Amino acid sequence: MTDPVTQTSVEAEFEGLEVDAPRVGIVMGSKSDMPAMEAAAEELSKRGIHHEVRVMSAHREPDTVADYAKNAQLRGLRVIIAGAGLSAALPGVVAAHSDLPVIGVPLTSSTSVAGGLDALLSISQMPPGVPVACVGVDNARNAAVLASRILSL
Ligand code: RP5
Repeated sequence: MTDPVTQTSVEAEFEGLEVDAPRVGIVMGSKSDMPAMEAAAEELSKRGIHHEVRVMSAHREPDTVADYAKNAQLRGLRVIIAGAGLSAALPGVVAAHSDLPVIGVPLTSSTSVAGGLDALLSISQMPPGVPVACVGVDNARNAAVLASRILSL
């Protein structure tokens, strides 16, 4: 027998969600990150996973990032892939405002230190209790593969 309370909450969760609503959000700190991050979108497309792509900087547009992360789950997103270079705060800030799994992609940029080590450490060295999964430098494709595996759990 269906529990009326549970049934109601499930219906409420999906009410208004389109069937083809994006399940993965791909965000990045700058338009200059797009060439590297396109690999994630391509991999998700190949796998038939609906996704959306947004550019928003944790440092330059902090309110936009906070709003996006806070509303992501309600909008139907299940995983967020966040790519950034330099002092790469974006994945961590998204994880601070959302309980969704966040996969960070450390990126190289024209002024990277040590080939992207700056972004790699910024993304992987999150404080206890606020996890961000971290793929290799410029390896956005792996972030999409991991997102796909998370969605299939
Ligand atoms: C980071 O700074 C971005 O993610 C990008 O990788 C890097 C450089 O940004 P732009 O100066 O190209 O906008 O926040």
